[in-house]
Amino acid sequence: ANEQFLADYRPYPFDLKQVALEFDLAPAATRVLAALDFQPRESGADLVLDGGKQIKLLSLTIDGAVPDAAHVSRDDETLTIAAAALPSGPFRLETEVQIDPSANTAFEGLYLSGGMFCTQCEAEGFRHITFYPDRPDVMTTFRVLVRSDQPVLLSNGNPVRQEPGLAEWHDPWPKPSYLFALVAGDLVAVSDHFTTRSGRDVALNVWVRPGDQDRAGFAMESLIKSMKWDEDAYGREYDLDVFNIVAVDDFNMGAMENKGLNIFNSKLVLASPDTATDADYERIESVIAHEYFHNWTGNRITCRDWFQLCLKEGLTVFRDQQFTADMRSAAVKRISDVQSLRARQFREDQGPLAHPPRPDHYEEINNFYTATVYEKGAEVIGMLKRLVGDDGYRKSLDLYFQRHDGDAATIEDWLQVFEDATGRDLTQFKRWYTDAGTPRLKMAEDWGDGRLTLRFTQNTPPTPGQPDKPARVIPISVGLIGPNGDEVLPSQILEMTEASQSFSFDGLGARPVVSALRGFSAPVILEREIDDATRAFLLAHDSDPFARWEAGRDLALSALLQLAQGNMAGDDYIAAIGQLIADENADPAFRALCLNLPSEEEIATRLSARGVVPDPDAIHAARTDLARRIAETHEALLSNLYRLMAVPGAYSPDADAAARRSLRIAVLGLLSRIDGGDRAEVLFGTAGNMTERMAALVCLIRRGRGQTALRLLEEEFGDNRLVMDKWFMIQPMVAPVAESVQIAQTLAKRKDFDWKNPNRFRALLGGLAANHAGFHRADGAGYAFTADWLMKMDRANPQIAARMSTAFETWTRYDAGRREKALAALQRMAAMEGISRNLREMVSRMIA
Ligand code: BAL
Ligand code: ZN
Repeated sequence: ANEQFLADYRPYPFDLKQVALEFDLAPAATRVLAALDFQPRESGADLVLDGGKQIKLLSLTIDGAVPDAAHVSRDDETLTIAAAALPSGPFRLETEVQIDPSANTAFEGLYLSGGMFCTQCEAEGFRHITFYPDRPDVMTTFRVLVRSDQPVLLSNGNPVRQEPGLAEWHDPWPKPSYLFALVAGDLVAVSDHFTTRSGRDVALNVWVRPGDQDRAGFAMESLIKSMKWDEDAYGREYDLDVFNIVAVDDFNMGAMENKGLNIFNSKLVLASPDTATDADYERIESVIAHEYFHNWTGNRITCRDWFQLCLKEGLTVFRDQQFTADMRSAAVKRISDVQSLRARQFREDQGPLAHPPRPDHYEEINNFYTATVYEKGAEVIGMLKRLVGDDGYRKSLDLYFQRHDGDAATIEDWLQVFEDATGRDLTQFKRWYTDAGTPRLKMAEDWGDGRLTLRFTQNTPPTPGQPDKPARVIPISVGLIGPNGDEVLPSQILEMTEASQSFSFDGLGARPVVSALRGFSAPVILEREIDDATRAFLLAHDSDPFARWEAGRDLALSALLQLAQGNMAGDDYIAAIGQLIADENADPAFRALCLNLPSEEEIATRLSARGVVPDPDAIHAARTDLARRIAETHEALLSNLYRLMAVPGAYSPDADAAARRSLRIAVLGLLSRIDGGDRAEVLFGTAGNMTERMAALVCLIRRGRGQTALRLLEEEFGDNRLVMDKWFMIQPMVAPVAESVQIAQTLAKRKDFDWKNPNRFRALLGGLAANHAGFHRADGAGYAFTADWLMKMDRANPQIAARMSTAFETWTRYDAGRREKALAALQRMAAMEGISRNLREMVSRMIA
């Protein structure tokens, strides 16, 4: 094993003063000249550079002279020059190497996507380009010369020279190698500009393939909004003369924040009403913002080492969530974020892959770009902000930027800033960063003589390597509601610091209803004794939108959990939801969120948290049954709403129009359970936008009537990769349980199942994994199919194989028959000859 430990951190023994790179680009034989100016920080240290065995070393000199061969050694991952061959003062190391981008199917380092050269260097891709101290605490300025016959040649920073066949770039801001980027291709730009508040005029370009320009406008609008927002909300200005974004089709991640040259998965740039859904538009807006915000939180202040990944990712997610809340509906954004946190992070936290937001060891850092590091990392910052208040947060962030600009920082640095700016002791709070697992928070109530006492108990179940969990600081936002529905105590934060703790409220005339964990004030699982009538009361009266939604959610879950265990239930929920959908004062997007039933995965997670072994088939049946009964009971109301929520006129992705469509689609989903799919068929044929067409298609496939629509979509968009990704995903995802695996098998045989393309692979395998009962089929066919493809992918692209292996992360919660088959699939992967470090680490953690 190649385990790395946080405790082993040592500074690099050399300062790197500056770097000059020259690239002669050729698909199979690219030459890279690197001149690195080092200054030793201590005497007697060997110079150890990262660099894989696929790099061909052509020459190496120190201050122009070739060192004695006995002083230069290589292994699979490094090149070492012995201290004896190094001057005691500053020196220049020059290397010339040759690499083969055309053979790079792992899409790490320099590779080709559709004939265009591009790079991905986070976390450790630069070491596939040349020999280098490839670690985030080595920061320096880069000068880059690119020679190529490709028409557009881009790198980080500002342009110095542009001639046919040659371009030179200079980045004046010291940066680590993971933020290096280079692009060379046949590209066209959608251009605009932005004047920063201190008057710097910045040229903005979104680079796409010729023909895609008319789908890049929304990305540009989003960029301009982001630049303005970061000035207004955080006082952060952009710091170069140009900002380039490039869309590429083959990309392991969503996007990458390289300094001045963001590289994006094309699905997060390109959008038009006929090809992208409202959800795609919103995601594009938020990811453009996320990558832009990294310019300060990530680039100007980076991470000391990869254990600190959540320092930049948690904060940048938190910032992009704030941005979306400001651009759209804050309530809807909060609810959606909590839904996604529970679906991905709670799931991770409850299984064998649980880890803290700041892990203290890893084998392969790429396996830690997780919901815990990103989304829980953001939740932890939200809690910090709740505890220190808005002013305290602003002061702390100002101090963070002032104190650490240009640094490679740590979580300790981050917390110190909050302590210094606010005077608060964050020793106990730090456990949120170092401890894994989702705390269970029990709440009980005592009432008498006008006094209400809330008794809380916290407990975090063990996670791998962490059997005992001390108490954490939990900010619990609470409000009290009188029997008539009026608020008698507005939201306030109770700070829980002990394992058990009580809080009392005096002078109350009548027993109030408690609205607890408003706004989801901490990422915990709240367990309280509450009956369905009280839940319905909160759904009707709570002034906090999150708590109101949560009450409806709990009501639905309570019914579904009963139904999945063979009991009759659901009438209370069906009645309460009828009142909510009739409420014309409520935001349509909020009503849509309330109307969407919890997913089968969420039901399984809840059951398993209560110690019940989830039965995927029973869960599927329960959810189908409840949806049908809602539709039958409220048919007239829903039909009316379906007509009412039609959005007239040309499509616009704005929040209001998207909100109406989201409610209309939620209603369609219910009505199609009882109209045989007729409305969906009409909508598919008449809708002028992909949002409604996709929604209609889901309903049609579910009714077994999807064939015509699928064929039409293929005829219309067969050459549009992004639409065809949706087409590949939706079929195994929505297919009836008995057919899901077979559909995936059939699709995998198609010529256009270009499996080495990460988006296409994720579409098909991810689509199947999202079909809860289909993936967890009792005969193990879902597991076997997925394992086969993960092993095949692992040979080409280990990052993608490892990331998709999380489909198995919940395997231990199912029945013995399913567990046996899942374990067999995992063991088959573990035994694979030549398995990558990435997949091996994931599989062994899941088997452990
Ligand atoms: N840094 C990797 C991509 C992202 O989180 O923005
Ligand atoms: Zn990020």
